[in-house]
Amino acid sequence: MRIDVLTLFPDMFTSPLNYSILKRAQESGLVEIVLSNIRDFAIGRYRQVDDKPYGGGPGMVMMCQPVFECYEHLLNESSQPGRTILLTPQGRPFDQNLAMELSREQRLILIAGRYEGFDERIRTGLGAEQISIGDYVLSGGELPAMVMIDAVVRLLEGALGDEDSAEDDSFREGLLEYPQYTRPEVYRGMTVPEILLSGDHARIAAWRKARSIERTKRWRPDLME
Ligand code: 9D3
Repeated sequence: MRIDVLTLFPDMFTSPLNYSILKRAQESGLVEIVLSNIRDFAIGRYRQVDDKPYGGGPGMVMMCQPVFECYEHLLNESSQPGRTILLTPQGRPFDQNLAMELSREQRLILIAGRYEGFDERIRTGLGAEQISIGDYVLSGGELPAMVMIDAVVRLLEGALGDEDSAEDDSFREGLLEYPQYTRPEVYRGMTVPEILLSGDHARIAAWRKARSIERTKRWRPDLME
């Protein structure tokens, strides 16, 4: 998979992309993440990327020209088909199903915005979908792009090492995690449930399932059908 990111702040991405699963997935060639600075395509003395909204109103709007030219440059680099996604607060809510859907693409082109939003012709002219990561206000689309990349890349075949168990994820589909414990058996007087020390795998599995259901009902009733 190739993931292109168009942003005014490419440096924001370097640290999060260079740890653990994301780092290994890039090193092994599972994913190529290409960061492009929209400002590199801006023109004129001030390399302007934003301007005042027609009709008035607060804030600034991302201009068409630098985004279109950055996008076209990337299409010339690789004509691999894929999906073009604008990160915007009014987009389709991102969730695990959407992450799974996107992980089946050959290429994703993510456009992260700043300011009050994009000139509408960026969405219509590039045929872009819009995605939001949730109903809270952030300062731009960069963190949402990183969240999406993390969720999508770890789903790519071969991205998870042995220690990161992928099978468990689908097995407990839709339920919260059961409580987990590791050594020591007693810490500051707090004990580990007896059953987990019993070695009885069938009873342990049943106990975990029951705890998962119990917690989902209590903490995330919205997830229970
Ligand atoms: C004044 C109206 N605001 C919309 C709620 C303007 C506005 C606020 C914040 C416009 C852009 C932003 C920056 N946020 C994003 O670019 C963004 C975002 C988010 O804020 N929350 C959740 N998902 C996303 S995806 C991109």
